[in-house]
Amino acid sequence: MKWGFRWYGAKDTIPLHHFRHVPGCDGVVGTLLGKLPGEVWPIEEIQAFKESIEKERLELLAIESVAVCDAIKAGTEERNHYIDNYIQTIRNIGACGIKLVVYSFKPIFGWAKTHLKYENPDGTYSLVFDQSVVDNMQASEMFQLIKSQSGGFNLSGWEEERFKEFNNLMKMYEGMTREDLFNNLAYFLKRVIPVCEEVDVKLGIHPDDPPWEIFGLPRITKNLEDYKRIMEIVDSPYNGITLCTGSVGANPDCDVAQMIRELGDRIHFVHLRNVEFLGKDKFRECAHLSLDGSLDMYELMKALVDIGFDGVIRPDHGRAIWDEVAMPGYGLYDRALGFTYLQGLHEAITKCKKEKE
Ligand SMILES: [Mn+2]
Repeated sequence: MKWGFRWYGAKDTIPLHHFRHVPGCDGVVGTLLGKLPGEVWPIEEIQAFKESIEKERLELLAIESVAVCDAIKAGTEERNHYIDNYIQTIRNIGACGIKLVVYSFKPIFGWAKTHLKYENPDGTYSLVFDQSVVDNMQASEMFQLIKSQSGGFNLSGWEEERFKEFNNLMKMYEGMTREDLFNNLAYFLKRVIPVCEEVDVKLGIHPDDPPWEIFGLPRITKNLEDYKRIMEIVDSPYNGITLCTGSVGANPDCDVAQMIRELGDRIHFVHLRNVEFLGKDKFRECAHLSLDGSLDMYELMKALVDIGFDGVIRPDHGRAIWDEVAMPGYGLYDRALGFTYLQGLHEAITKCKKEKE
């Protein structure tokens, strides 16, 4: 198992060596910033990115993410051209010795929250999603809402260029059903996975956040049932999963530990995040500890140990604490607290299991 953090590249407020100072940290996951979905990533740029991390005595544990462009997700006539580009990017990533790529297959809204700086009773700040806010606005207003709370940071998936294209994007997905979207994912995977097998790069699809449909757009990575179906499209270990506990776990009906046990070795990457249910379709991203939220993090870690999870693992979003100025969800302080807590759980569970054997 490799432990790391998400890092937003040279523009991140957190210098790489700060991650190295966290005990047990093997490396970071990151992406080439500024690449538009659909572009081919040149080998030299991937290699330079990797070396910039290795120079700081850390590993590049995965590419999170290579975005899938809308032509592929919407299944337009140009999709073959863009799938060819995606395949070339996978080949180039493989040529640099990187073994894991995260992607998602969500129309327009990769992730959505309604509050990026929700004040908790203890004076810390969290990200919150409240469906009742979304129900009272237009999809196009989401960009302004996110931008107004972003603290001046450019948030991935909420780029200005995408906002300008918003009406065209909505048109692209007009009338699209869940089944249409699933078929477009199947078309994509059937072409890409054989290449992943050839160059030894595993894919891990990230779930929907929140794990239900908003603004009438279809979603197909919400729960165990969805994931089982996706795994069957191409029955290969290279067609894998990024299990994000705070995404799927925001649905109180989702048994995340059970999901881990059933999906087993198809999980290549785990984002550990806790959420607190605040009411119907409303949740807060809390501290990682079980006592702060609704998920039992001990049970989740136990499930991971039981399946012999051997992929990449990282703490997910943290709260904003100690007056840290950082991208919403991606400050170092609370993520480092979470990292250390999760490592403690892992050590205790692993040793306990050995003693029993
Ligand atoms: Mn995640």
